[in-house]
Amino acid sequence: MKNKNHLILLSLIVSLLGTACSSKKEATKEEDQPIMETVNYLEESETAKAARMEWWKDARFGMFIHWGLYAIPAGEWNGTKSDNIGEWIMDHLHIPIAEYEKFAAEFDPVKFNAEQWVSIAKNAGMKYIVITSKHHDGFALWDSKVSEWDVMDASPYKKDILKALADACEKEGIKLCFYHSIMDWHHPDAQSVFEPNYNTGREDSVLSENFPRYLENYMKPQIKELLTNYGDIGVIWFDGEWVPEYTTEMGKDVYQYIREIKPDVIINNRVDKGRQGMNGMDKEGDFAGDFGTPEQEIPETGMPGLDWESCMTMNDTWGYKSFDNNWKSEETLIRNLVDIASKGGNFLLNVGPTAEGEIPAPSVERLQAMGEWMKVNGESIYGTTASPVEAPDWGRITKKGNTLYLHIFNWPANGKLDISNIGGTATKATLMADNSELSISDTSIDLPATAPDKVCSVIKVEI
Ligand code: JFZ
Repeated sequence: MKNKNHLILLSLIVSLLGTACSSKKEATKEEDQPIMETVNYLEESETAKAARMEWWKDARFGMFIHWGLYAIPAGEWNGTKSDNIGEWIMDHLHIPIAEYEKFAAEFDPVKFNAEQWVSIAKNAGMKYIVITSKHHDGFALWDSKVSEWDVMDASPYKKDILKALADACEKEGIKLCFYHSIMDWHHPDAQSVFEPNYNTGREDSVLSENFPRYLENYMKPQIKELLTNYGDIGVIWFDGEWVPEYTTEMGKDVYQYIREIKPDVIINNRVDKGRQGMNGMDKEGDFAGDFGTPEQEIPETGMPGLDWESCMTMNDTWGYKSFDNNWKSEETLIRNLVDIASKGGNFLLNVGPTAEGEIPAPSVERLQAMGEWMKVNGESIYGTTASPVEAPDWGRITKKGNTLYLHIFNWPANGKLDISNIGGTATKATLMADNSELSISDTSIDLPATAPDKVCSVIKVEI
């Protein structure tokens, strides 16, 4: 077995180095660029990793979908309303497993329409979808052969939700990705002391000794199902890695296992224990996973030198809660997207569909507004890199080669946009809203009296 693994790893390294070698040939052609340091313990070169990450970095904007049995209680159980995130209701309201399992018999999302969900994401300007294949409650939204705790066996719906989504994504050219929780509150071998420890009946200090068996005989086979039966999966987005039973070594084994199944798949930093500050560096400083995952926040200075994605809710919960109506405004959502892109990150914006299978109307409305803005200004987000300078008072800057995109939040009252510190000398300025050329003086651009977009108007500047 060990030799087999070495062979597989060797073949993986050869294939990765093959990429590096081909780029080495290119490098030789284009002058002798040094082959960069390897970026992970699979000896992947920086060039090979950059090629693997390219679609994801260009995409910049994705839809997060938190959907599962927790949408049935929708934040309330036994007359008690949870004041926490909806998908944690089993833990926060201490619902025993046997009680929680009853939700499965009620799960019949007759209004679920995968094509509709994918077109909502596509029309918003989103390029990828990350859906909870299995959240902490362990319930699988696909027809898993290693479990009866799934939509096919345990619910009256009996359709493979992830297959429907995979087909719709394939048809619309949207990359399908899977969130997958390492922590599992349902599988007997995975019961962690961390939570919901009221389910285990064990003393807090007693770790689940069968956790390795859960990992080998259940979690990894389920991951393999997801990677081999649902098309060209872009990302495995792990979570729940904080349980004490899960170790860095397990994380590195899972990362290697996945890359051997699908070498081009991208894996987030939560595959390992190492997300101090969500930045992905593990304790030994050996970066596990491919990108950092700041949650409900936008790092002040981004994460220089790292690929990263900020994930956020539109209200205050990931999983649907019937009484959470604290929706962020369209202005906040659009400016968050711009702010994140100006710092070199991706924006993964969440929707929490109802038990019937509908994305809540307030989410749809906000996504439509974001789509309208992206139709006019998407070029200033897709495929851009971080601003070369600190954010100006009037807004944010993104960059693409010799082009800067000036995102104006605060339209100058004097009609002159200060460009004295934008990271280059402007030779041409175009207002993206109507493609009109604007006149440039040495340190400013003359603006029309009113902003074409009160949330964020964009000027394309050649430098
Ligand atoms: C995790 C999940 O628990 C949550 O339900 C949701 O899926 C989110 C995207 O990811 O949320 C966490 C997990 C751990 C911490 C914070 C949020 N933490 O350790 O601070």
